[in-house]
Amino acid sequence: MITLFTNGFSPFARKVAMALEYKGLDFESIEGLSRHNRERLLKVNPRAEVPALLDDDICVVNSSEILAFLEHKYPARPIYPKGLNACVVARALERMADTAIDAIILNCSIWTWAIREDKEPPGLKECGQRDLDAIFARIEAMLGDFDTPLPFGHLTVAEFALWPHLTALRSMGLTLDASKYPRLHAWFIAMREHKTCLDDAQRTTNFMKTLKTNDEIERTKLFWRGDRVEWLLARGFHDWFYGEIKAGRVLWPEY
Ligand SMILES: N[C@@H](CCC(=O)N[C@@H](CS)C(=O)NCC(=O)O)C(=O)O
Repeated sequence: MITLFTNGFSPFARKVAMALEYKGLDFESIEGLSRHNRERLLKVNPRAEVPALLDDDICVVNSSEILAFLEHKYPARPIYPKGLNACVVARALERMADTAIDAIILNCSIWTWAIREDKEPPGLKECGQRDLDAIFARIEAMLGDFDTPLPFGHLTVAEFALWPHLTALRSMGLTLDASKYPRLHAWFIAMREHKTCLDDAQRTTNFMKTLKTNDEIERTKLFWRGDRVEWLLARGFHDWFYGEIKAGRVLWPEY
């Protein structure tokens, strides 16, 4: 029996749900960021983060480790490319999505879903777009070694990690410019042909429709961890962040 502590908005939880579905594995979903499920989540992940996965008596946390676990235990429909070089590239893309891209998009998204009275700090979005463009250019170069729009021939950890972020761009006023990054754009279009991706998009749309009336999910205090704080500080938004800490609007991971 597989149980996933998930959240309809978390790119990391969505990544794991997509991998489970792609592999055709049945699982039970628990909304891990609901207030009434917090104690249950803490029992499986002391950091109080989703995703966390229970497979009978095995507990795995952290999305990339969960995907690696799933591949070991359920190898039938692979989510890593076959060749060693391709596998290294797919893991690197997964890491880029999980660290830098997630940090930029989360920071630029806050004013679209959180309960806020302020406006986003001046220059935040421009800075986010500039850094995303630099990352997209690196991905574009990496894709030059592959000759199909879906570089590894099937969905992999790279797609599961990137898809939630690429689908979020437009609603945040950010762009993936097809004329500058044609291979990355073609890859995104190719992802859209897969049921696993489309089902994820539909679930997320449904979740977002109910978010503003869902008191179970915290939207006033924001959860902060390493990569997301790093990007803010590295890009000079420390005064805004310090204001958040002083105003008591910050939640940290548990230890
Ligand atoms: N490195 C972790 C990151 C997980 C993470 O950041 N989860 C966020 C949601 S996107 C979370 O659970 N935050 C707790 C909260 O919002 O209370 C992974 O890859 O699974």
